[in-house]
Amino acid sequence: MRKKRPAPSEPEQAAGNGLLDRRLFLTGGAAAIGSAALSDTARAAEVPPVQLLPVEPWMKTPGSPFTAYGQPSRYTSKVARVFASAPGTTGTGTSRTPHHLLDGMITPNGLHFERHHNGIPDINPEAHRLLIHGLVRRPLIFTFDALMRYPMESRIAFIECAGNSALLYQKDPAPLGVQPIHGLLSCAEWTGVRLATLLEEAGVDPRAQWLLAEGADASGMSRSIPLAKAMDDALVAIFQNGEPVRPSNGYPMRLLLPGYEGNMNVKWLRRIKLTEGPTMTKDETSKYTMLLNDGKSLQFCFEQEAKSVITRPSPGLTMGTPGLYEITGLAWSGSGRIAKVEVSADGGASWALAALQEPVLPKAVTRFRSPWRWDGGAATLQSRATDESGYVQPSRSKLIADRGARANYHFNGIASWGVAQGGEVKHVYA
Ligand SMILES: Nc1nc2c(c(=O)[nH]1)N[C@H]1C(S)=C(S)[C@@H](COP(=O)(O)O)O[C@H]1N2
Ligand SMILES: [Mo]
Repeated sequence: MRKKRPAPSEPEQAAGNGLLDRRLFLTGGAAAIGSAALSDTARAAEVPPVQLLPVEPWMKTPGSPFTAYGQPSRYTSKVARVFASAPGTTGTGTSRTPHHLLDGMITPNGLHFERHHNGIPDINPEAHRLLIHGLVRRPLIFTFDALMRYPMESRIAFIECAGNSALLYQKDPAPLGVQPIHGLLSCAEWTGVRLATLLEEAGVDPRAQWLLAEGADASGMSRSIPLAKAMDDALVAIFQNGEPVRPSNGYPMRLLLPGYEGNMNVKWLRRIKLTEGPTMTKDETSKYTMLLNDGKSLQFCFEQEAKSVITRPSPGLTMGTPGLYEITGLAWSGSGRIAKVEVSADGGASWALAALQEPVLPKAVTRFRSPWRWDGGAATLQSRATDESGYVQPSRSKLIADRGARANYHFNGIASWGVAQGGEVKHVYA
């Protein structure tokens, strides 16, 4: 029998079932315990003398020429959105971001989730106008070129559909993964003109407390927004991750209301009307209200509350050999910065602090990471976010006990991934 190498000093356990101290990856200890985690059979593969790498075919001929707009590698064709349209329509529905195949905090434009209530309009920016009227001193109409001359600002912000993760209201866990369950969330750098700048130019009548925002698509989608939000951090966004906003995300301009439910971020923005009270549009009466247990409905639930989800490991990705893994995921809060994320490998019996990757920005997603030594056995992985207001992401059972299971929107309870003996990962309720 071969003699075992002396084990490198064992990293600090941070919680049950193999969760290790979050500083492990910073101290370089991961390399040591990573190789220690390999089995003896795997180590035997190290024995042959080092060979030179073969010269591959792509090293023997010149590469392909330039293209005007870059595309991803053809080997990454699975890194794609999944989508579904309502019966009888082609463009009414959602497409979802493949967070299990992405990393970092920015969602590439081609993978930003989409939610359209009646397809994507083909808007000629030269014909597009933005009207500001209602309770203002002088109504204004902006052309696209006029808007481009205003000072701009950038904000890295998430947009999350209020219906994201709604499947977790169901009695039984949907046999699905991160993308179909939690994929109505994306995060981008949005650049544009502060709405406050435009409103100040129009001159807000002191009676105005709300505004109506309307899109130029065929859905008649419009929402009422408190004036205070408009004057705070609202943006008329013209650029998305540095390039013009994509048609699917609101070209030539969209409203960005950082932290507010996706629906209020009106795309293809064409009209803002200042009003004394909310307009009570169909999208804030028949929809986007939360039906509670007592039969009453909550209306105007603007902020997306703190939430997190583990993106890897997650269903659809199978574990390899037992050993060291990184648990990673996203955390976000509509009311500010993420203060901490805790990770559990034993269904919430014990929790370890995850490392938060910089930058940690308000109303943007934060990437978290936690080292985990998987022993090959069963585990239930969970993450729990706390934001800077002190709000803690609730367990699924607490959320449903407080709110009921018919609310449909704003599900932000803790999600669980069950790892079975052998490594299959499934959506479970813990
Ligand atoms: N004009 C208009 N704005 C809209 C919508 C729409 O259908 N029409 N969908 C809303 C919904 S429900 C969401 S969740 C977000 C989605 O933004 P995205 O498609 O850029 O991800 O846009 C909102 N703005
Ligand atoms: Mo939405």
